[in-house]
This record gives sequence, C-alpha cells and structure tokens, in this order.
Amino acid sequence: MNDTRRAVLERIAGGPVTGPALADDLGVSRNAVWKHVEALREAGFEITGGGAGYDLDGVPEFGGPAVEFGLDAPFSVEYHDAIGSTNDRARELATDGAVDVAVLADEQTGGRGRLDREWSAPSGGVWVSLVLGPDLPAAHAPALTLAAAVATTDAAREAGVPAEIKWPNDVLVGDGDGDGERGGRKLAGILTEMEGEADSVSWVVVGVGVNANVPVETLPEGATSIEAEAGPVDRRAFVQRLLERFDDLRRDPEAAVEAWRERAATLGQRVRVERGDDEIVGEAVDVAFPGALVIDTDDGRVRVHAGDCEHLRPV
Ligand code: BT5
Repeated sequence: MNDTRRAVLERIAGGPVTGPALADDLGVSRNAVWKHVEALREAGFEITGGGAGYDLDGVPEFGGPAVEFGLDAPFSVEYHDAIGSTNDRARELATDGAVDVAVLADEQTGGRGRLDREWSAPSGGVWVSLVLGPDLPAAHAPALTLAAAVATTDAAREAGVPAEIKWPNDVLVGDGDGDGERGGRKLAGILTEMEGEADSVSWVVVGVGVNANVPVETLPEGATSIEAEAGPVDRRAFVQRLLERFDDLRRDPEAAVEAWRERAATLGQRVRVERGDDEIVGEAVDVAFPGALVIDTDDGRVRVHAGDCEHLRPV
C-alpha cells in the first residue's frame, strides 16, 4: 500500500471524514482521494459514504492491505492467493534490494523445507517470508531463526494453542505434556536463507510456515494445525502479532535467545542430533547465542550449530 493510500485509510478509520477535507489534509486532488477509496473498497475495506463523509465499516479478513492496516511493525506486505514458494519470491525481492517486505500467501504450490524437503502448504495457512537486510555478521543470522520461532510460538499461544519450540526451527504442540507421546505434533516450521560474506550479510530471508486454518487430513502425518488444536484463527491478527513480535526480537538478539529458552521443549530432553553423517546423542542443556544447541554427551559438552534434532525417551 503506498503512503497516500495508507494515510487515506487511516483518516477514514478515524472518520467520518469528507472527500474535500481528506484532499485538503493530504494535499491531493479530490479525484485522487476518490481513486484511493475505490481501490480500498476493491481490496475489501467496507467504506461507507454518507452525508458526514467516508467511514470505515469493515476490514477484509486477510490479504496485504488488511495485514498492513493497523500493523505496528515496519513491514510492507506483498500478498498472493497462490504462489510457488514465498521464500523464492522473497529471494527475488532481496536480490533486487528490497528490505522489510513480508511476502504472504494463502497457498503455496512449491513450498520448501530445509535440505530441499517438501513443505505442504494448502489454502488456509500462514505462509510468509520476510526479506531482511540486517547489519550483522553471517554467523549471527541463526538468532533470526530463533526470533521467528519465538514470535510464531507467541502468536500461536495467543490463538489458544500451547505451542513450544523444538531446536532449532520447529514449533510443536504436545511434546512432554505427559501423554507419553514423543516429538509432538508439528504446527510450524522455519526456513532461513541468506547471502553475504562472513563479516556482513547482504540479505536474509526468514520463511515461516504455520498450519493455521488447515484441516490436518491435508497435512503430512505428525502435523497439526491451529484449527485442529483450538479452532479457526483470525489470520490477519495472527500475522500482525507474528510480525510485531519478530520486529521487537530482531532488535535484541540476546533477548530473543532468552525468550527461546523459556519456550523450548528441547532443553532438559535427551536428544539425537543428526548433522550429515555424524550424530550426537546426549542431554540438551542450553541454547547459546546465536543459536547453538549445547549437549552434554558421554564424551563431554558439545555445541551443535545445525542439524535435525529428535527428542528421545529418557533412559
Ligand atoms: C521446515 O523444514 O520445517 C521449514 C518449513 C518452512 C516453510 C515455509 S512456508 C513459507 C516459506 N516458503 C517456503 O517455501 N518455505 C517457507 P524441515 O525442518 O526440513 O521440515 C520439513 C518436513 O516437515 C517435511 O519433510 C515433512 O516431513 C514435514 N512437513 C511438510 N509439510 C508440513 C506441514 N505443513 N506441517 C508440518 N510438517 C510438515
């Protein structure tokens, strides 16, 4: 949404306000105001136009302008009903120099997980990739993954789902809740990609996939959705919460790591972490900045920076 349209919308939301008053205030023609109002109606905003002027009667359920409206974080939103992968689109934008754009889709037809795994992304989910241009060394980028995991967990908890984090990038429900089930049900995953030199990053894309209003039958085994756990969620509010929380945490990576610890299902668990051909088994005791898992093994304490983590039964 461009700045004038956003200003028109904000004034109407605080309305009623007449067309001529809006034109005067914003220093544009009445015709321009009218065009912005029509475009906003087209995007789903219910704008009435009585004698007292324009007034806002309803906000669209989802979409770019809907998420931008009332968002307290500096992201613009590019929305697609359907797209191959929001991460692919975000990488394109990043290469062209865009920054602080959230690419959001209702459905992905070629969603990706880590290591070229497939990510199911049917209609009704929250599939979003953030284009970031952080001023940080490449080695610190994992803190952004942790920040995204915390932001996703908090948004899910607000939606009534008792989510927890499995290192490094899974948001789960039902691990360690006493029902004997190991591993939990996967609610969301995060795929972080970046480009740059060791001492400076040129861009980072953080892709977050959340099974929001998605029936579990359409997801891989072991997955769950917000709808299945707690009923349908207002996706507009959910994405806004996620973006706002992420924006706070990215400014304070140490706080992101601390918040991660508090929400972690992994700490205190016996784990097996696979990295390439190597595997490490032991007790996960901490996460260290910018995102390494600290594991006590029979051969001493090790730090793991990346890998697939499995929670094991206690011995
Ligand atoms: C992840 O990979 O968990 C990262 C997923 C990131 C998806 C987002 S959506 C927006 C953005 N655009 C993209 O194209 N990607 C990002 P990983 O840890 O490798 O887990 C992948 C595994 O999770 C798969 O092999 C399946 O077993 C399982 N899986 C696939 N789709 C799932 C889903 N919707 N919910 C839960 N589990 C799923």
